[in-house]
Amino acid sequence: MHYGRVPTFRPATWRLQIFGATASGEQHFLTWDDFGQLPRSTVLADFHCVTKFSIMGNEWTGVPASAFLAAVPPADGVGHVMIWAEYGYSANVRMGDFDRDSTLFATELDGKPLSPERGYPVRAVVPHLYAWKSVKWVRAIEYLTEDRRGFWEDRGYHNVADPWREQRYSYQEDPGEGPP
Ligand SMILES: Nc1nc2c(c(=O)[nH]1)N[C@H]1C(S)=C(S)[C@@H](COP(=O)(O)O)O[C@H]1N2
Ligand SMILES: [Mo]
Repeated sequence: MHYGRVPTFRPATWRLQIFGATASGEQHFLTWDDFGQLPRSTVLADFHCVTKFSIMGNEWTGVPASAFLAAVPPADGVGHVMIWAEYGYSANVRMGDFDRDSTLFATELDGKPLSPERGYPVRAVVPHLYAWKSVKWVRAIEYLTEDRRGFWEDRGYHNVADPWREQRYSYQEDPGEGPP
């Protein structure tokens, strides 16, 4: 399920941009080769779409989000991260959700490269939040000192998106409106 068409991957020109409030004040670009040099890990995770289906027990392999924080440290005061895809899709996550062992930039699912529809070559996997935060076809990571809403967060979905608290819709962010 996604918005827009499935992009074509061109390894020679592909870049992953890390920008916004970096500690150095500069933006960084990783080539596909640079990305391949980063540490890798595997996470076994369930996946919860907001429309209620769940996909259980996927094994995702890729670069943990913490590897980007180490390679390109954020400035002091960065509390959120915007994950950007092709075609302007985006999702914001709190730094505490980004900087978790289970948050990955995955290149493989169950031991095989991702299919184009599932986000090839790289997709975010934030398994403890609703799946719209798991951005496919990632192209950029933006460090934010002030939170900003991403694509679905701007269209009525919840800013945090914890499935255990059923945080689906933005009206739930107001005190007293259903699950907190
Ligand atoms: N780039 C991009 N990533 C995206 C989306 C999208 O529209 N564009 N849809 C999100 C939503 S709503 C869901 S449920 C999951 C679906 O992931 P899947 O196709 O691997 O099941 O991708 C998420 N990541
Ligand atoms: Mo979704």
